[in-house]
Amino acid sequence: MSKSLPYSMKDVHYDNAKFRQRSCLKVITQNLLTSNMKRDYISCSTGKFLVLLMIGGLAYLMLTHTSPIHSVSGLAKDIGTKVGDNLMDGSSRVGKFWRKPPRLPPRFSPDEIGSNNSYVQNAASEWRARQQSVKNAFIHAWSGYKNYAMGHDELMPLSRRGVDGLGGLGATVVDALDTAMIMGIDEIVSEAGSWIEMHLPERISQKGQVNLFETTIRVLGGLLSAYHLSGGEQGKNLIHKGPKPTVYLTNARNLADQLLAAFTSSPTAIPFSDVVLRDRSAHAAPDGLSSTSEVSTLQLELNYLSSVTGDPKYSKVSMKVLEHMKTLPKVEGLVPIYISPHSGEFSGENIRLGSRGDSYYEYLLKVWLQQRDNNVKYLHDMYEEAMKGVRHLLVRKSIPSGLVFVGELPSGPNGVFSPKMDHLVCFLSGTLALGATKGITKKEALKNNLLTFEDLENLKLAEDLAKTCFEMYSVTTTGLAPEIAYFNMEGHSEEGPDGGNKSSKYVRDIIIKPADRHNLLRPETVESLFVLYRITEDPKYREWGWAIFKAFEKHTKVDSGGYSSLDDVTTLPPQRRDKMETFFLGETLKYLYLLFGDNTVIPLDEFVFNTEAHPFPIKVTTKTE
Ligand code: DMJ
Repeated sequence: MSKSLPYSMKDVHYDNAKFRQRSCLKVITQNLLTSNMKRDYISCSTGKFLVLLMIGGLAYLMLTHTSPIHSVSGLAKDIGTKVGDNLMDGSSRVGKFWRKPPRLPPRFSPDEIGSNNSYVQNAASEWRARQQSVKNAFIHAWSGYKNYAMGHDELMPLSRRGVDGLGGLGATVVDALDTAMIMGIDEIVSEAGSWIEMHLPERISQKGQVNLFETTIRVLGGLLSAYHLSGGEQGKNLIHKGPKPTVYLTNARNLADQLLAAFTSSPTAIPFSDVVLRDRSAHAAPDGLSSTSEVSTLQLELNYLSSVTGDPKYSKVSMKVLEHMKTLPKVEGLVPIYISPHSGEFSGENIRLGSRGDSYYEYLLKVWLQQRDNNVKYLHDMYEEAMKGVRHLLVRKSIPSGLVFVGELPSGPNGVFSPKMDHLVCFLSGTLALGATKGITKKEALKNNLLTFEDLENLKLAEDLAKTCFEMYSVTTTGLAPEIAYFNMEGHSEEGPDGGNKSSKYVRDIIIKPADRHNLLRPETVESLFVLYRITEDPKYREWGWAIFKAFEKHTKVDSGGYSSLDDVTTLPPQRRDKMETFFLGETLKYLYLLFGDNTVIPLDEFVFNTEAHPFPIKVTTKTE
């Protein structure tokens, strides 16, 4: 933990200084206009001239005395005005000067400074308490899993048993482990770590068919971050419980060696979707196709494994996928959601950032961030082109209240636009913000003139989209988002019911179709709130996260342990669905915990989160064999 001032306190100092400066000018001017002198001067023309001269002088001072931020483009100012007075441009200051009564700058006595600090401290302790609630939720989720489903992939919290929907590698154990490490829950780290040490090696060699993507992001990713966080590769060593870091790394390596069959069996650079662990064979999905997002969401994990083992083979095969994708034709950087491992070509024209498309875009950015020094500029180019394509072809505004959303092109760029947005698309807000500042705060990036026009456009879209994703929760009766939402837009009204919360301003903008009303405890919105909070430092993202967490607590907590998915977020009480997805522990609760905590924990300019929220360090101590 850093010993430096909490950033919120730094903000208070910064804001006060600026506020004082602006307010002094306002106070002087106001006094002139309200004193007797004013009446006398206005009664004669010389007086009028003098008053005008003074006002002109003051206005000139205010316009010319700008912060470094004002040297950035006009768009920066535009974004700045939304964030707060710090970033106000000169003209709006003059406007406020005439409209608002002056306020004296606060002058604190030593006692008052103490109480001001205690205000900040109270707020901080409130967030610590909220963070503790998330930790308690994690303990409750784990206890349900441990009591009724230990060693199975997932918990069925209502029937109190386990289910192996992900191939039987104990996916919840591995997905949850680094969250327990980050939260500092020694007992769970021990339980999960011991299970991995005792049971996972056999499962890796004996189990049957697993999906390459799911196993890579959840199990391989979980093992690798546990390796780092437990002190491997001189990592964080957040915790001293559980097995040695090498246990995690050995399992990761053995698993990856099996998974490589998906690459080596394929006639092209595009891997098959499934692997049979016990005989190291691989095959395509029944329709012969792989999902675009799946084949392009393996690289962070395999690159990191190559770095820490010193064996380049994992990185090589996985990076070939992206190198190959670079050569394929695209629509303004956007790609269809299917690709054939047989031909290496995209299949169909369906373009979307929801299921099967999502993390292709996420990994273009994140693999570039991870590998920045290694000739991968092409990934950033692909990312930027794609985001431009998103803004041009997929972004629209809803009616009547103007939510910005990202729709789909099910028949390609010449087909009809669909105003459908999966909850999965909500990852995009966080990715856009991360891509804009590369993990540092917006304030710092603006101060150092680091943001390009593209970055600013992307940051603006990130903030708009986060709002939409939050409103997808707020418009429902339960306060939880549906799996899919449709938006009314100019010239197109969608058929279907609303979310049920009639007091929401956006209830007429969003349509939720009966088949899409379920909630699987997904993380994408809270993931983006976490990233946006770290980057913009705007406390509203924390408040939104807290509202979402409270709704999860209210409607999905199961008394006997665990949390359930829901069949319908628009009715009360909501019908429950008998499944606790692994990502609730691996992602949703982790991001909420980090959102409410200290921003020096897993800093975004030093770590990159895989798509399942497993953090890997960007700078790696490479092992050479
Ligand atoms: C997770 O497994 C990952 O975040 C993936 O990229 C998308 N779907 C789920 C969570 O919703």
